[in-house]
Amino acid sequence: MTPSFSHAFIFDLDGVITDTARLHLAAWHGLARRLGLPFDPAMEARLRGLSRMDSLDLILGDAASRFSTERKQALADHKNAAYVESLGDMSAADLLPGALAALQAVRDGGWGLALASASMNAHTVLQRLGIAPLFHHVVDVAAIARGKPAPDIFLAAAQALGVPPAHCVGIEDAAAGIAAVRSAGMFALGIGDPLALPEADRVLPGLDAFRPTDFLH
Ligand code: B16
Ligand code: MG
Repeated sequence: MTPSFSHAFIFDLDGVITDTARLHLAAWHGLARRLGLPFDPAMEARLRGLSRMDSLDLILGDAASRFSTERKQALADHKNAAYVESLGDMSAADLLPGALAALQAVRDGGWGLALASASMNAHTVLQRLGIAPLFHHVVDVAAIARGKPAPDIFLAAAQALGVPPAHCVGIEDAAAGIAAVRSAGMFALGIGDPLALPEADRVLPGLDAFRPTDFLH
């Protein structure tokens, strides 16, 4: 049976709950260096939230057509191996400030709680952080046709929770993620720098300032 809640909070993972965004960027930076491709600071903001293959295409840029599908897959696998290794001995100590309290407050309030991460490694990261049991639903990104900024992953979360998008809040650190939340018809709560997330309905510096009741509408 589809569970049903009056409202739902749908969280991104990397960059919102834990700082793995930094590790993804470091792994991509390493790959770009190895390929002799430029990697300017502006690239970092554009990469956030994109799927693995969309990220690779962005890094390869005009050179993308010179790489076969097999070679691109090998490069993506190489980046992923470096990323997974960098997770090291990740634990609950790697939760960002306020993250656990924010998730717990949503559960305690009786609202739906879902994860909408573009990462194929999301289950591993949730387990390591010790927060997997808190979520009513974790979207299986492998079953999602279009990555962020398409709304698909957020719409899948809302549907699984049985909550109309207009009663959902999507919480994201990336411009691509905020675009996905907005096009899903949800309230877009940005985490980070307001200048980097101009499309968000509201931006908080971190989850330590998050109170679910501020966003019920
Ligand atoms: P993987 P999120 C995203 O996670 C990351 O922000 C992005 O940098 C990464 O490329 C993407 O997941 C795919 O991750 O290579 O592990 O499948 O922010 O949507 O939680
Ligand atoms: Mg993110």
